[in-house]
Amino acid sequence: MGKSCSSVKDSALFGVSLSDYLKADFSSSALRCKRDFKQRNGAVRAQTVATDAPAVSQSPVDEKKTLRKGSVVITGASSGLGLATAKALAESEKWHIIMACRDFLKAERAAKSAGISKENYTIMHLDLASLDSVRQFVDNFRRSGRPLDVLVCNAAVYLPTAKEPTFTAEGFELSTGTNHLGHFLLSRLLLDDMKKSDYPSKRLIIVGSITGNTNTLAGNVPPKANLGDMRGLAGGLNGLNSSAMVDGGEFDGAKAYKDSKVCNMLTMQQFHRRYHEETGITFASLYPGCIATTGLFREHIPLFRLLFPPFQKYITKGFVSEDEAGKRLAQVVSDPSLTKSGVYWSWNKDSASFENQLSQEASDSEKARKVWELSEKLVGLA
Ligand code: LMG
Ligand code: NDP
Ligand code: PMR
Repeated sequence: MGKSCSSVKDSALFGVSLSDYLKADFSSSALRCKRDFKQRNGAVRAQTVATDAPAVSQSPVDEKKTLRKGSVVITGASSGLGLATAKALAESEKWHIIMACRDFLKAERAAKSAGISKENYTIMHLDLASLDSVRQFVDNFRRSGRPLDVLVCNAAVYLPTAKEPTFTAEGFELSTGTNHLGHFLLSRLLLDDMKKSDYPSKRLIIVGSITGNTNTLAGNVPPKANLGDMRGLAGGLNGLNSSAMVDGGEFDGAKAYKDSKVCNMLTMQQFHRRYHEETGITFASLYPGCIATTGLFREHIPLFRLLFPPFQKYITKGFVSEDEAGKRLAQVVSDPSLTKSGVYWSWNKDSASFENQLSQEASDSEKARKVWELSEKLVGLA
């Protein structure tokens, strides 16, 4: 229970937990965070050897001074949150970023225009809508000889205006196939690589969202996330002999996205339960704030794209800039104080991080187990 009872006990607006909503005033006045981040980065710069060379074990003596650069894979680093996170981490001079992207040229241009210097990043091809591509990426990554210290599952697609489902190479509905199943296979395979890393704080981060959490106002805007009994997932989301939707219902692109985010948040917790003690890896998810200007809304109607940013800025006050959101995710990657595992991070109005509560469904351990088991069958791991 514990985690999941807030939507029941609080007085509610549209069935929404007001206390959760008020506690998490997601405004963009981010002064404290910015200051902290700068100070930390300043300190870090002085401690870091400026090299992107692969792992060398460090003697424990004077570890701070000689700590090698961390090696972080970020999926979907060619725009939005992923790019802003890559930029924030590169600026710290503490990380080498492997930008795992489906469009090499776009990623190269993005890295350049964000001012990320060459020695701080490598682009590697990854199309999450193809499991072959995921496996190929893992092979290529291993061949590169780099260690894997942190993996950030960030890429996503959102298809709110689609009338009919579209599909991944293996025939899974595209949003759940990309956002959840592609990342599921990627993170399962790369777990072994993370286990081998000698980095002091290894982390696997899966980006979640408020809109998948029905214990919030935003999560109650229809269509709401709901995995149901997962009969569609069990059937392979192929839209032929099974529904394209996890719950087995009619296709709805906005719901498919929100469901995929619930799968992301459940997967993070299942990783935590299965592997945290054994591996010491920190598993985490987060809601970075409403980054209303990113490419995520590229498929939405132009009027929405025009009105959504001011709506979030002035009415909900949930808006955050890409830069600010990137700093938040960079904290989850790198901040020494955010090592707790199994946590869904959010930020309050001063941009200080706090452990947020997931909705009942997004913290249901039975559902997490079921998502895990059905997903491993679909991606060929079981
Ligand atoms: C679906 O629509 C789409 O069909 C689907 O494609 C996908 O996008 C999906 O969740 C994503 O949404 C949901 C639809 C139904 O909601 C709307 O489309 C609502 C209207 C559009 C608003 C979108 C925001 C974009 C910017 C508009 C801003 C304009 C300015 C606002 C007013 C300005 C005034 C100065 O949703 C509903 O049925 C709505 C019911 C939602 C229930 C829960 C929330 C209720 C909130 C009530 C009040 C909150 C205060 C906010 C407004 C204050 C205004 C003063
Ligand atoms: P963007 O569209 O800007 O970024 C998404 C990234 O995912 C892009 O780099 C895109 O690549 C990549 N991508 C999409 N499909 C694939 C694929 N098949 N293979 C590899 N990469 C792919 O959106 P955001 O930055 O907003 O989204 C980033 C994350 O943040 C998502 O997980 C989203 O759910 C989450 N989020 C976003 C919020 C927001 O308000 N924007 C709020 C809460 C969470 P390409 O550049 O080639 O298109
Ligand atoms: Mg939402 C009250 C706060 C709040 C927050 C933080 C968000 C975030 N939204 C809020 C409220 C509302 N939204 C309200 C009251 C409405 C009805 C007017 C509303 C509508 C709305 C739409 C139509 N909102 C949306 C959409 C989208 O298409 C976006 C979406 O659902 O993408 C899946 C979206 C979002 N609102 C958010 C956030 C973070 C999103 C998009 C990104 C995401 O969850 O990943």
